[in-house]
Amino acid sequence: MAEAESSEPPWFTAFGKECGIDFVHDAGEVPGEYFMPQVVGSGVALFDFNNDGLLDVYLLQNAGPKSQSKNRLYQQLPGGRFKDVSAGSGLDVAGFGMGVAVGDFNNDGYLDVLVTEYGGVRLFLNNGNGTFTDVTKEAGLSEPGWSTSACFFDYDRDGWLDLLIVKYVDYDPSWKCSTTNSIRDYCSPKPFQGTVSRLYRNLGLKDGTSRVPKFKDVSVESGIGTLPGPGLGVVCADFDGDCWPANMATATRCSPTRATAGSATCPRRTRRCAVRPTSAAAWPSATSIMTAPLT
Ligand SMILES: [Ca+2]
Ligand SMILES: [Ca+2]
Ligand SMILES: [Ca+2]
Repeated sequence: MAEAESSEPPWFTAFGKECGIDFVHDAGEVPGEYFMPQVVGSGVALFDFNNDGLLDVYLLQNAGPKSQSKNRLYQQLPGGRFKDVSAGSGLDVAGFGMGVAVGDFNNDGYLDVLVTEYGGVRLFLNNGNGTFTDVTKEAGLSEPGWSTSACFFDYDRDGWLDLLIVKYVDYDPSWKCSTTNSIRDYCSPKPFQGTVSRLYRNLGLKDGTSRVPKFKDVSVESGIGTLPGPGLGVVCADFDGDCWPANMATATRCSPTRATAGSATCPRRTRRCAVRPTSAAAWPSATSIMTAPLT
């Protein structure tokens, strides 16, 4: 029986450089000053940025904003090869990259990109011509601290994708950590206070004079901002099948929080971590999938 199983072809085949993806992740000088974000990032997004029906790849770097290692965008070509189209795309930025969320937040038919970083977030508008524009300030987003994951989803079903940003801990780089043998080491999250996730409502485009909707911080009134904790990942989906897409679970210490968008409040409920959707359709669409940092 074991022999028969071993003769089967593998389900997956590793490929990278041969298809044109030559990305090498850079976490900066390691261990250096044992800077904790170095051991947390970075994420990746698979999305079709140019609407040709082929999934493209966006990979994050984690060596800091002063690094020469910049995030890379690879366009998939017919035949399964990829072309590095980073230069001039606007997505070729450097930072302590953590995660990526993808969604068409301005409803123009092109997928836009949100990058979470240690030190902030960046919202990139897809111009539809292979370039992206950083519209973080224009959209009203200001998110200092350590943002890890995010997802776009329409929690109030008004037709405009809203935004949930998960935060990690209130990290102090001057804090020195050691192993039990007094050997210098990277800190765990335990010495630091957890921070609250942030929910932003997309106010939409009302007058047609702008192509960038503004986001309003509704973290407190929604209840999202009442539950601090070291968040690393998030999934947005209609887990209970009531047609409200905002029943969400944030992966913080194995105690997901549940938000009910219909009432725009977040009851303090917890579920076991093994949350399963009621059907395949309950999973988020390709335009709202987030990516957690690879740890
Ligand atoms: Ca594509
Ligand atoms: Ca768009
Ligand atoms: Ca909305």
